[in-house]
Amino acid sequence: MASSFVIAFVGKPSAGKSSFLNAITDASAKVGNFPFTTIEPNQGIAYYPLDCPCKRFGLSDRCKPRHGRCQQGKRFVPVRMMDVAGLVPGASEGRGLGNRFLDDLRHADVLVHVVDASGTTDEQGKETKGYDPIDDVRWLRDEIEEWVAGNVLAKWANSVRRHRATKSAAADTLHGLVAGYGARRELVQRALDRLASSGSSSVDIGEWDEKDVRRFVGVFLDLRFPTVVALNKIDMPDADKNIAAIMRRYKSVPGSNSFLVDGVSEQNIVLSSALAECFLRKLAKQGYIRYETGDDDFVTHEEDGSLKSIDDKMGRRLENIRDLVLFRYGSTGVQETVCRAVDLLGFVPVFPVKNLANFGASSGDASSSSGAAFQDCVLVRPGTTVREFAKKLHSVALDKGYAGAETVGNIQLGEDDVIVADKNNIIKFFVSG
Ligand SMILES: Nc1nc2c(ncn2[C@@H]2O[C@H](COP(=O)(O)OP(=O)(O)OP(=O)(O)O)[C@@H](O)[C@H]2O)c(=O)[nH]1
Ligand SMILES: [Mg+2]
Repeated sequence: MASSFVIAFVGKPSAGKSSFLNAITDASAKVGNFPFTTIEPNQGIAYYPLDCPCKRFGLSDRCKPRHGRCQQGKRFVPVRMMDVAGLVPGASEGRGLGNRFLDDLRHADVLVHVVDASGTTDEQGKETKGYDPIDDVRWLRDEIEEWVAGNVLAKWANSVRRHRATKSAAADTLHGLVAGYGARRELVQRALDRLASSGSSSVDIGEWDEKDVRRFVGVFLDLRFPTVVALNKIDMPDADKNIAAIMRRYKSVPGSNSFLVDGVSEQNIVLSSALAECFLRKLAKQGYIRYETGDDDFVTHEEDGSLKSIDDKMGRRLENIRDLVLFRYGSTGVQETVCRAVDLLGFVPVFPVKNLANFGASSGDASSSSGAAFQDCVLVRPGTTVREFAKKLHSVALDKGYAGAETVGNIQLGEDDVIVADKNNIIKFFVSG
């Protein structure tokens, strides 16, 4: 089973969203230094590294993932990436490719906002010099907020009337209004709890005015679309000073509450150069350098004679990347961006097996020590129960025949047990009928 959740790249035109997708997946999305190069969303698969249980059980030589790969106990789990059309100020009112872009977002579980930190493109994505990107994080968030708030407010009066008449729970009424954004009721309840704890809005939604609705939408978005900000184009001359200014704005104040500013916190900002990563990957593929995504340096033929020799021009470009990106920031930042995005959701890796003696995918001879182990790994949301996972894995039909589950040591699992990493996340299901 491939990953079922989606990381979406958002940002103004020419920020580098498609370059990012190309840098971390095998996609070949069109890249161009003019706005709206992308119209239809591009998709690709990136890999999230985690510790594979094959290492703990001494089975690394038999670990054969069906999707992704495993290298000496480091498992690379596939994650879906989507790159959508650029967003410009006024998009929520239909400017640019506005609403179409926003609709694509409904499928995303987490957002990576790619910001052009170099100051060489204005807010429309057009080439310029000395543009200050300090407000880019804010206006993009405002557009998304405006889009959702506009839709919710349009239905508000009717919903509140029905809410009063039926005496429904506040979470049910609000869920009805935001379910279209792929939100579960539980998430709406959490948003309400957060609002209540801040004491800024009445607990009776029948009393809410437009300001309260907007406040709710803000908290809802923080929960529904956790966001990593990638300050991109760090290889460019002005990036440094722009990055420093943006970091200052989002610096957490010690002792303050945990509410986000513009949907962002300092911990979720990553520095990146999608272009450097694309270039390094290309040269590694062609045999000029040895380099793996996430590395802090590369190897050339000078250190390893088996690599192809490079010409002066390529050499200069590589030296530039080494000086401006790798030495200065420790990596190109693209792998780190994927990791931060997945970590934001707190996903739990689950390894479904048919056989708890050899961790194989077939229920045959339990004592067999041959064949592949830990073939499947699925990332699930925190709080997922054993039964919910069974349903996700085997479709509803099998869910009816659910007859229990066990983990390592043949320990029985309850249907409502929450799956936790390194505790009960290697699971064998029993099916009746
Ligand atoms: N210097 C530098 N240029 C970059 C980087 N990432 C992207 N670019 C350049 O920025 C331009 C726009 O890149 P795209 O990836 O097409 O941008 P996009 O955000 O997908 O743009 P739209 O599809 O128009 O919304 C291209 O010329 C890229 O080569 C980077 O890290 N550094
Ligand atoms: Mg694009």
